[in-house]
Amino acid sequence: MMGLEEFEGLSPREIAEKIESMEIRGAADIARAGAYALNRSVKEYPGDDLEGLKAELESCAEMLRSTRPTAVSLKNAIEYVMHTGAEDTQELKEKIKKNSSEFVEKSLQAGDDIAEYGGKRINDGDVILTHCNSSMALGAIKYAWDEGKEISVIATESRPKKQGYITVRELSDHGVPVTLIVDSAVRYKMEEVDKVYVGADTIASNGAVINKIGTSQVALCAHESRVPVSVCAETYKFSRETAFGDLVEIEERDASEIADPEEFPGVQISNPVFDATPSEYIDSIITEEGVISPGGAYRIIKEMER
Ligand code: RI2
Repeated sequence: MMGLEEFEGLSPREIAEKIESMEIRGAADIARAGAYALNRSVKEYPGDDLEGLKAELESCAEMLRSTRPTAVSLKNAIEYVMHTGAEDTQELKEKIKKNSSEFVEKSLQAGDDIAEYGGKRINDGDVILTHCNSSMALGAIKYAWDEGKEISVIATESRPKKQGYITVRELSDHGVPVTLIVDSAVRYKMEEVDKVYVGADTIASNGAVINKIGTSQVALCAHESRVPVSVCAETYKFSRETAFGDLVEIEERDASEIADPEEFPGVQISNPVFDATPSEYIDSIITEEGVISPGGAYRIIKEMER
């Protein structure tokens, strides 16, 4: 997980560019970076024109929202920070500052709680399979390891950006025995696996989990082998809009992340980077509010209103 010090000194535009290029990535990190960027955008606003400041804030929010369309964590962070009712510029600046640091604190605390709840559900001797690089899923795995459980991890490479490399380095640095596999080895390796732990970018009101492309295949293989799938996700990754019929946009990134298009003239290259895992393939969602079944997603969404 990135701390705020890593965004220190970056302008809102630089943060947006880093989110878009995935230098800042992971649904939790981009949410905290977004909260930081909004505070930065109002902090240095000169003068006391309230409407001008509001316009500045809205254009910063729009720039951030347009970077990565799938992770609702970023949109929810923006909404949390911008939930103000200020009468003058000073008050607006103070409220944005307060909301921004409150969001970051809550997000970090949620990470700690999820690590504990998720870690407690891992047994001594478990082999855990994880996909991509989720700070929430890895938090739970590290918690179990720190509790003295002799566990090991199988981590997918996670094409095309290979965030699995970050996962294996992170776990190995923590002392956790870890094996790297290509994404297509998941079904073959599933017979060795006791539990699947993954993160989420967005959770829909029907309990479907939108996470890195390939997660639904991992979950399908786990389901076939009766291996339970746990999703580690903070409540700000639940999408209120999906309760009112909105569909989650799946980000399509540049073809060059997969292959050089010039080497394949006449060939279309498609690079969707997320997919939706239906709720029937998910056993539990581990949130900071507690462990729920996917069927509890709607209740979490209703409780998000403030
Ligand atoms: P945490 C990532 O998205 C992965 O899909 C990962 O599973 C998810 O965010 C959640 O990560 P990307 O930014 O919030 O790599 O648990 O596309 O760290």
